[in-house]
Amino acid sequence: MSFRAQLSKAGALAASLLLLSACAAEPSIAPTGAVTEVTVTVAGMQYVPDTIEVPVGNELVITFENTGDVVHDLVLDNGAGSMQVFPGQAEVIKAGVIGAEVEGWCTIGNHRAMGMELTVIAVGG
Ligand SMILES: [Cu+2]
Repeated sequence: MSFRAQLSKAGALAASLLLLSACAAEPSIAPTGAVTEVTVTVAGMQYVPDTIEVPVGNELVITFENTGDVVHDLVLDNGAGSMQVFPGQAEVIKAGVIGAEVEGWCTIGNHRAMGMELTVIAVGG
């Protein structure tokens, strides 16, 4: 193999490696850098609001205020969530960059079955 052929082979390998790493590093959603802040409260066995609209790529920060009269939490299926929040207490949940629909619910007792569910809708996806 000539030096030139070896050089071009190495170049092709480097190019394909670059391509691979570029693909791996590219996030599935482009973060907008903007933050959507929402306060969620509790009424009976419901989150208020129980639907949150977030522009695709925005970071979502939820202030979860337990305005109910028993302990609740709010966990999301993207891995974010609060600890147990007592009545009159609040916790800020950093829910990350939203790229698709996310479901949320209360893990205490049978609260989810009683209606403590919430949906984060990614708008413009
Ligand atoms: Cu609850």
